Amino acid sequence: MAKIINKTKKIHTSKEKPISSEIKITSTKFIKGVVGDDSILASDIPQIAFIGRSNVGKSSLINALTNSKISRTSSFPGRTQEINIFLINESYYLVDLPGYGFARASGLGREKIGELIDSYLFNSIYNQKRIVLIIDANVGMTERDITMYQELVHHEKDFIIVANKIDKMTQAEYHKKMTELKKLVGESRVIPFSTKKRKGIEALTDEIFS
Ligand SMILES: Nc1nc2c(ncn2[C@@H]2O[C@H](COP(=O)(O)OP(=O)(O)OP(=O)(O)O)[C@@H](O)[C@H]2O)c(=O)[nH]1
Ligand SMILES: [Mg+2]
Repeated sequence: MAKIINKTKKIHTSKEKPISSEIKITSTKFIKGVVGDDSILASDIPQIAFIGRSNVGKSSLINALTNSKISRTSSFPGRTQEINIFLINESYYLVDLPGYGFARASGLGREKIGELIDSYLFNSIYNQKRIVLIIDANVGMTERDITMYQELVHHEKDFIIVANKIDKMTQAEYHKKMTELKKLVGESRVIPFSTKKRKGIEALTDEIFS
């Protein structure tokens, strides 16, 4: 696959980039779950959206960032079926999206979920301040992840990649997988992460609020 450079990546000088997180999340509120268009998505409050394969840990990551249990998680894929919106510090929306790529017998089917995600991210007037594309560090980029990555680049979205579940790997596997990942995503920023071991939280917090 051809290497794609994320042109929207921001370059920070050491002066601009805080060494440690200056933002602390002090309040988190669930606002609502929406399926499709909703005026809340057009509000002026900046949105940070979390996207990735079903079961990759999007909801867990929102809980880790906010140090809460506000977003429902599950060991079964397909838990999140709506676009769930959380207000943090009374000033940002964290947007927890359903996962892509999982065929489920009940609830919204895979196609409908795909349409819901695409219409929010790409076919609407809605604008995200930042998108966090979460992949499973152990599995690497699946075809669906690569398609999503290419769409984000194509639509010139401001995004970063989080490689979650690094706690499940040995050091050797970690280095191998991270090298493979960097080859695929060029200069896009990748943050190694574990919601379980609470690794990468500060780096991600700095990145999404910068
Ligand atoms: N080992 C490990 N497990 C994790 C990590 N993050 C999440 N998980 C587990 O992965 C499973 C799925 O987590 P969720 O946060 O519900 O995943 P999701 O991406 O929101 O899934 P959907 O809502 O179905 O799209 C749960 O069993 C979590 O405990 C991690 O960093 N390490
Ligand atoms: Mg979820």
